[in-house]
Amino acid sequence: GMRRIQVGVTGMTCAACSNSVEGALMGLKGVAKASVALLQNKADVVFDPDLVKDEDIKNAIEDAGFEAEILA
Ligand code: 9UX
Repeated sequence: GMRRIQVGVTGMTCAACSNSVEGALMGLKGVAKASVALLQNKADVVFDPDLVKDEDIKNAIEDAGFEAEILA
């Protein structure tokens, strides 16, 4: 089955920032949906846990230049 997590993302200051986080997440094989809420500093991510781990999600956000924390 799919896994859904919420990730706290800090450092985003404009819509281009949140778009780049979404793009980074959607670029991971196994991520089905990535929705980033700029004003809430959060990302909602749905993915196949056989292909992507929580840590990969966190790392992709950090590689894009932001801080990430898995919330739930
Ligand atoms: Mo515009 Mo968001 O430079 O960092 S992409 S503020």
